[in-house]
Amino acid sequence: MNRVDQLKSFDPEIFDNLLKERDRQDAQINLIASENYVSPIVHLASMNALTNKYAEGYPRKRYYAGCQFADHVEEIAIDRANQLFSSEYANVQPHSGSQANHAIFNALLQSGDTIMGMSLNHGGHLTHGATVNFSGKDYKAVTYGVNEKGLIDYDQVREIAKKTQPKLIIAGFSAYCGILDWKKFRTIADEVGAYFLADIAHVSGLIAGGVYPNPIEEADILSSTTHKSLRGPRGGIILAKRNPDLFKSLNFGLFPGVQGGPMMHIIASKAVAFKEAMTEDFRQYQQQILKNAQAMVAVFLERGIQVVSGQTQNHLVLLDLTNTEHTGKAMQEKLEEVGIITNKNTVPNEQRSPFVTSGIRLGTPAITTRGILENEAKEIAHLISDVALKAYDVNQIKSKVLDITQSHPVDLNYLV
Ligand code: DSN
Repeated sequence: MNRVDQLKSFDPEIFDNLLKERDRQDAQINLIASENYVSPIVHLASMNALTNKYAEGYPRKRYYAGCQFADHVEEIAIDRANQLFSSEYANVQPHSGSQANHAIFNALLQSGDTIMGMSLNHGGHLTHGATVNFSGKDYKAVTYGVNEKGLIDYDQVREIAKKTQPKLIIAGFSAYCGILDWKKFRTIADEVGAYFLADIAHVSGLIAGGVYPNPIEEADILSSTTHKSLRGPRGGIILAKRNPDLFKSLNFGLFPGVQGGPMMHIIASKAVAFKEAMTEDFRQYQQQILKNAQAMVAVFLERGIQVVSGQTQNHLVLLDLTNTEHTGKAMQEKLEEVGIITNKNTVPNEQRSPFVTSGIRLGTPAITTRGILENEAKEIAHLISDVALKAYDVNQIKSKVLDITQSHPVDLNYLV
């Protein structure tokens, strides 16, 4: 019996759900801005013998014997991350972006210190000071937001920073369609004597592909996930260059501060993903992500659907449904019914709860991986507009979704 059959016969319940999930991913249009499909080789590289290895510590300074190959793998991953982002320090061990941020807080701050990040409601991340997260519980969090145009008002950021004197300023987002002005954040951080953390989780692929500015010269530290636009396995990284005095404490902040043993098998897969991200194909992929997002925005504007900030300069599009008959939650559900996967999202000056919201967040990394170009991106935007404007037949849209997905299958045959 081969291994797939062994798994199927030993654990049919799990096997069945895995197959169904694979088929769901193939059959639906995935517009979750933070998701992607890893390549088969990145996936393959995550399934290896290093899953059995404890390697607490860092290369050549481990707490276990037998780490020779784990060391090589981690050193290769570090070198590639540094090459990709022009950094001089890389920690490839964080299990996630949140763990990376936790380690950075741990390295730079004392509990009770003031930190400043973008408000969750305005597009920031949980770990940028949300009251329900360690960042808002263990630290005194102050937030900045976006103006009525949906853009960051740097004068407001400066004003809040001067008033509250944060020790750490965070720039980065989960839902923002613009280009962040890293230099302005640097200047403000200098004016108040704060560290500057650029959380590039959403745009790290775009940065690696050269279509979004790299903050490595401006920020003291960068954090990222590896699985969003960067298209690697799930995980996080910490990068730095500007401030070598921090390198040691960043390492210590993660291990032993926040994590124990690194997931060495995933670090191998991260290394392969970083190598992919250095290719010309990857650069073109990132350019296409941007073109697809902008093509979708053009359709929404033409159809009278409100787009937060009226444009996008990255992979994200935020629809404001306030003027439609849908809440974000209802729209997410209607779209799921026809096979288009999105997530409800708060919009600037949101009046509804985070469980209901007035917006929908869309992103193009996953559809672009499956080979969708502008014309089909526009077709998808028309389908979404039809749903938003209640001008549609469910079965008709479902069949158009299937036409699109069937002409762009994703290579997900890991299990068969
Ligand atoms: N949950 C991620 C997102 O969807 O943007 C951020 O960590």
